Parts: sequence; structure tokens; C-alpha cells
Amino acid sequence: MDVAASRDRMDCVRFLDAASSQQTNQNPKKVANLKKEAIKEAEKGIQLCEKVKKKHQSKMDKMQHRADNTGSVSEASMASAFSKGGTMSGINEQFSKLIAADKSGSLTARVKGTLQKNRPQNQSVPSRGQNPDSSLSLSTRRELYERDFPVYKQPVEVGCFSLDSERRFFNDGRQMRYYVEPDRSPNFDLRDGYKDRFIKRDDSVKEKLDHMLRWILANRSKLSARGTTASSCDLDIDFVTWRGHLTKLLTAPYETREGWQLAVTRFRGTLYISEVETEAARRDQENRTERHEEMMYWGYKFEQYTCADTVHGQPDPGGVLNTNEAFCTVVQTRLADHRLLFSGEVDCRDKDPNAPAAPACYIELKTSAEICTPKQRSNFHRFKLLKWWAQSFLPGVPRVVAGFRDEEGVVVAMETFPISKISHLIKNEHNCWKPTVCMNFCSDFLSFVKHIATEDNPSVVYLLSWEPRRDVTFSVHRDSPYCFLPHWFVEEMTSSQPSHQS
Ligand code: 0WD
Ligand code: CA
Repeated sequence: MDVAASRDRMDCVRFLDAASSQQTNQNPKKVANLKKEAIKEAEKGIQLCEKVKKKHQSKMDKMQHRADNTGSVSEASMASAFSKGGTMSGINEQFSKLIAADKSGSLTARVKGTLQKNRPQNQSVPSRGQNPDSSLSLSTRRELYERDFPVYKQPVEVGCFSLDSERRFFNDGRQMRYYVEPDRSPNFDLRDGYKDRFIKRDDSVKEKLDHMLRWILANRSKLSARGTTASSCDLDIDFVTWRGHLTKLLTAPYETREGWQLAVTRFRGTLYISEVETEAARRDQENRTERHEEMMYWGYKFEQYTCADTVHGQPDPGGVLNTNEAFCTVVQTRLADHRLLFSGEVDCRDKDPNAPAAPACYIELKTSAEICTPKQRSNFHRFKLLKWWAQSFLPGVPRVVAGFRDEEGVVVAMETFPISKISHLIKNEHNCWKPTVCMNFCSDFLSFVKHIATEDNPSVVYLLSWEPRRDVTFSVHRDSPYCFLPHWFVEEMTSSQPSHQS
């Protein structure tokens, strides 16, 4: 039922819901017994798992302590979920016990899927330029990331850029829009204009990080390390990427459907992360139904109903909708010991001149199917709010304004979700997602990347691949089609000093 709901297949949800009610009515005793048994089994599993986790954590702490004492930075930054030879054997033993204790079989399958491979003892840590051991992997199991919330510094907007109706880059905020609050039930027709007033961005053009790289070149002086050392023209940043890529990392411990591939290149000390479309994603895109295509338009149409181009203007839902246009914020922040620079598309801002400075004045707009049953509400909390939270939390966008639409694409209700309240909203959902798991996984993933992507070379790509229920693995590619840093960027960064801007 959860899977059906996450795909917006309410017909399937209703069918399954009805079937389960029927069973409950026909065989109440049997259902109750099965439920009781299942809960008991699950509790036993949880207890065992807790034990394994504790042991795992203390081992990792010891490892970190050792690394701290030997002064190896990359080793020290390796957090709890690396799968590395030797140190894991005791944990394997524990996992084996966990499997042995399980009688139902279902838990076995789940635990087995993330069992770390046994590797030779005393595996050495790769040094700069050496090929890392590609048998290293990173688990996405939620339990491993249930520790204290990591440091996440308040994101600071360091700039913005715009893409116009022909997808041309401008180092300014000309595409910024202003939110105009609609009625509580506005009856917006999201299907309007799909056939005759819609210019769709060509999504076969893969832009990779190009717009961000253009922004970096235009704003290099803001980012360069201070001081007059030889490296002063290098960026004072560990990771450069799109916000959307980070969202995928945050949600990975809870994602059951879509995997991803991220290409990583280390260049002048900074790690650049750019997504590579997976085979499955390409197939999905090719096989989209006409209905699905149209529904993708609905989100943009909702923006057109609620955004004005000028601070005192009104929305123009009769105009042409062009999805080439975008306004993007560029923010800088730190997650644990990772200094991040990323950009994300922003829908609009609060038009009140007294609104706080960006990114706190930004508003994310969303549409979602209207919620009619408790089950639908629960699924909304479990799946939609996770994605909404992750996407806006990252750049420090404080609220999401949602339009709830019916099956015909008419917005029947509006609701504002403050990002800081979302974690309270989901508190009553049993076994729900946790922000701390998302952030700790992301932090450990970035540590993993720092650890493996050691060769500083714009034509080397470390390709990190992940499929749900598997570990993150990687492969190394030289001068391959995966290369994504363009020559114009590499040359400009290598040859000249940053031009000084105000
Ligand atoms: O070429 C690629 N593989 C990608 C390009 C993947 C992801 C993003 N991009 C680029 C595009 O240039 C886009 O302008 O990034 C920009 C948006 O980046 P983001 O903010 O990091 O992406 P994300 O958080 O996933 O999406 C934000 C919004 C979406 O809003 P909703 O409410 O649906 O989450 O950006 C739009 C969309 O409106 N969007 C895109 N626009 C153009 N191309 C894309 C895309 N591929 N993906 C999302
Ligand atoms: Ca949006």
C-alpha cells in the first residue's frame, strides 16, 4: 500500500485497503494473532539490532580514536558506516546471530542485503593519487545513522543567477518572482494552457554543473581562500553540486524505488558532484504516459497562478509558460566538516519589503493530490513530506506552500508547511523517517567521497552508484564520457587569477 501511495496510485491503495478490511472482518481472530506475532517478532528484531548497532558504533569510535592518534585526517573523518575489511568481522558475527535468531525469514532477507563483505585484514588506506580499493562500499541502512544531529550551519546565500526563456545564463536575479497569496480554495485549473501556451525545456540536453560553474567563474573572488599562499586561487570549498543531488542523498536511507549515479571529480582540492542519468530513469522518461506528462506541467502551472514578476505585480495565468526560465540561489554552508557550495532553483520570495534576507524570505511551491483518508494523510507524511523537507531544509528555505488538487487538476485547498514544523507533524507516524538519519547519511557519504576520490585531475571521474537495498559502490574512469568539468572551466581556473568584484 505504501508503495502504491508513493506512486500516487490511489486506485491500488483503495483496492488493497478494501482487501485488508475484508480479511479483518472475515477472520478477525487470525488477523489479530498474526498481527500480535508480527509485532513480537519485530520487537525482538529491534532489540537485537540495537545491540549490534551499539557494538558497531563503539568499534567505529575506537577506529576513529586510533586514526586521531596517528593523525590521518581521511581516516579520522571516516564515520560509522564504512564497510572495510578486518574491523567488520566482529559485526558480521553479530549480524549472523541476528539472522540466526530470526525465524520468519523476512528479516533475514533484509539484513542479508546489507551485510558487508568480508575483506582482508589490515586493508591500507589509499594515499593521494593511488587508486582506492573499489571493494569499499557504504551502507544506506537507516539504523546506522540514528545518532545525534550533525552540525549543519545556517546556509548563507552568496549569490544567485537566472536562466532566461532560452536557457541563457545571467549572473543576477532577473528571474526572481514574488508570491501572491491566493484564496484558501482557489479553484485554479492546472490543465489550462497545457496544449497551447506551454514551452517545455528540452530535457535531453544534459547541463550537468555548467550553470553553477559559470556562476563560480563570475564570482571566484568571493570563494577563494584568503591569504597569499600559492593555493590562493583555489576555492575554499570541499564540495560543489546541485541542491537536488544532495536531496537525493538525504532521502536515500528511505528510498525504495529509484537509485542514482553521481559522478565525482576532484579538481584543485574541490570535489565536484554531478548526477548521471541511470538506465532506469532514462527508460522511465521514455515511457511516460500522456497523463504523466501533463501532470508534470501542473506544478509549473501552479507557480504561474501564484507568482508575479514584480514586487507589486499580479500573476498572469493567461501568459505563456516557459520552463526554461529559472531563478537559482547559491548558498554556502557546512555539514559536519564538509564545506559545501550548492545551488537550487527557487520558486519565489515573500514580497514584503520587511521580510528577512535570503534564503529566509524564499518560498517553495508544491502541488499534491488532495488528502481524503487517514491512510492518504499518513502516506503524505511518510513520502511527500520527506522529499519536501529535505529539498527546502538544505538551502534554508523556511516554508513550502502547497496546493492540493483533485483528480481533474483543480486546486481545491491551500496549506503552508513551515519546514521547522514538519518533523513535529510526522512524530505520530509509526516508524517514520528521521531528519537526523538523512543528515548523518549525507555527511558519511561525503566523508566516503573524500576518502575514495583522491586523485586531483579534471579528467578522472569516480562514479558512485546506488540501488535501493544495496550499498553505495564506486568505480574509477579516466578520460571517459563521464567527464563533466568543461574545458572552459578547467582552463579559466588553471590559468588566471580571480578577477576582483565588489
Ligand atoms: O540535468 C540534470 N540532470 C539536472 C539539472 C538535474 C537537476 C537539476 N538540474 C538543473 C536545472 O538547471 C534546474 O534549473 O538544476 C536546476 C534546479 O536544480 P535543483 O534546485 O538542485 O533541483 P531540484 O531541487 O531537484 O528541483 C527544484 C526545481 C523543481 O521544482 P519541484 O517543485 O518540482 O521540486 O527545479 C525544477 C523543478 O521545477 N527542476 C528542473 N528544472 C530543469 N531541469 C530539473 C531539471 N532537470 N529538475 C528539477
Ligand atoms: Ca516547486
